[in-house]
Amino acid sequence: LGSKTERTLAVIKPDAVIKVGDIIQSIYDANLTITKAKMVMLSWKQAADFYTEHQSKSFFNNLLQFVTSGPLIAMEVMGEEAVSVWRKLLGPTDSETARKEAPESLRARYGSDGTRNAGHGSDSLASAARELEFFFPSTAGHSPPNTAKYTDCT
Ligand code: DGI
Repeated sequence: LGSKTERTLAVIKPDAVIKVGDIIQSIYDANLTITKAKMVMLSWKQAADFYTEHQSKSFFNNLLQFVTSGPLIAMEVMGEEAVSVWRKLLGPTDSETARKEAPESLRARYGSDGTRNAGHGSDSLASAARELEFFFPSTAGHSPPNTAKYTDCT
């Protein structure tokens, strides 16, 4: 593995969960790998904590309404420049913009508008560390059996 190997948080939002197969294929086609994954429902409070940096924005309530409307699929995605590669796969934040500027992107293909936009990706290594800890908290001491390590599947 090269020196720019990174981990990022990739989330499939409720509107695109039905497209999970295509999205996973896109991740592997981009030479990234999935090292953790789970389907979760967020409470309103959990969503507000996750998106705390946006709490004063006009779209905050719509954003929380959307991301708590159904299950999400959260993944730890690893690979060369994973943070930027996954965000490039997603495309522009607004799916309508994505359809004009990046028609092959996941948001262009599977999202609807500025709120319902198919996915989330951490925007930096620091965000990735915080957001991965949010969805995949490290447990002190004990780790359960059957938790595959990345090195087990190379
Ligand atoms: O990192 P991104 O998800 O691309 O964008 P972000 O971190 O600026 O915003 C987080 C989410 O908040 C984004 O995926 C959708 C929503 N959002 C951001 N800007 C707008 C917005 N929703 C609406 N309706 N309008 C916006 O301008």
